[in-house]
Amino acid sequence: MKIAATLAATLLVGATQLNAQQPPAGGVDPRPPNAPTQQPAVAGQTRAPESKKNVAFEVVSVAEGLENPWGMTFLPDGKMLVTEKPGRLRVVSKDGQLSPAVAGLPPVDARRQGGLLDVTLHPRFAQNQLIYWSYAEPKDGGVNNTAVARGKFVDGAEPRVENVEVIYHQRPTLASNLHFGSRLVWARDGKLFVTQGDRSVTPGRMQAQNLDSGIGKIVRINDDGTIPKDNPFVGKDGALPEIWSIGHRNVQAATLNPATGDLWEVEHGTRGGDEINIARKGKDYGWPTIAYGIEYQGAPITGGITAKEGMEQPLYYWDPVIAPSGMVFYTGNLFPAWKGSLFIGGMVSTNLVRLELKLVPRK
Ligand SMILES: [Ca+2]
Repeated sequence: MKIAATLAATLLVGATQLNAQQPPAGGVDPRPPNAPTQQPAVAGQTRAPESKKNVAFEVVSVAEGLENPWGMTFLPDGKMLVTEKPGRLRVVSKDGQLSPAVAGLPPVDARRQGGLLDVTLHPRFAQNQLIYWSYAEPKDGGVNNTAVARGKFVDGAEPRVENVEVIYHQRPTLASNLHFGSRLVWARDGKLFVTQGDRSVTPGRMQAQNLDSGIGKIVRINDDGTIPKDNPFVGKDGALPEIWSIGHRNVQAATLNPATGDLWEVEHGTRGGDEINIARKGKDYGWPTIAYGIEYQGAPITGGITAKEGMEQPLYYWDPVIAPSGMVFYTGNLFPAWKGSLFIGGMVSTNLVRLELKLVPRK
């Protein structure tokens, strides 16, 4: 396996000073920005300086032969469940052996960015053996949507899931093979966050601000797929009650901050504009009205603006992008210098990004 480079940078979180800013320059990434005239809204919002900790580590390969692994989680016995994008769920033993595909999963739409995506255990898995997975759900006529299913996991020589129920379907469906989001994150209160995307195509993008659509939203559901009564738009005319936050482009990385219990996420920007947000109840993260970066074809995004009243600024953004895969806060003891750091996989940058967080009280 290729040795992964580790970038390290310092991130200021919660800083709200709106001082005059220097143009984005420096930082650990030597590539020029795609939108050189755009300015960060707060100090430290992009191009964080390098932080070297000189930690020695070795990259070891723990399993071979997986096809496009996308999501993984550990079972209590130390084995892993790993999704393969074409539609297979595998059990990986502690010595790296792959099981046959877990039987009983519904079909997926594996075109382009679709497929079998994330997998997670119910918080009380030890009692109920329930696992949850997200995927691109095929529908008649070539349309599809992000979906979440659950089932009782039965391990063995031929592992399977029983009593499978599809508990969530993003609505509406669209004809697109892109931007399914799909990260599954359990909150401390046992609710399940499902991240989603804007489906990339223009009719999807234009729904990211609309409360009557699940496109471009993070949603929050109960463990059986019903809707929590304290979701922000429950009872609002014309709004989907499952919505938690709006204005997201494509959220493929998300994790719970172990120190605060908040949902942190990284979403894909276009050319420039990958961004970290804390997805808070009922908030608007701006897409496509505000965005850093430029369109793939080079034009400004919407009006080319990066800030607007009532829309949340990202905590941090990358221009050029890393293309986030997954993210996690490091809480282990093996590398004390990394304690509390945020690690994010970069698919385009082909490295592992480490961000140090410096908590600054909000004014
Ligand atoms: Ca945003």
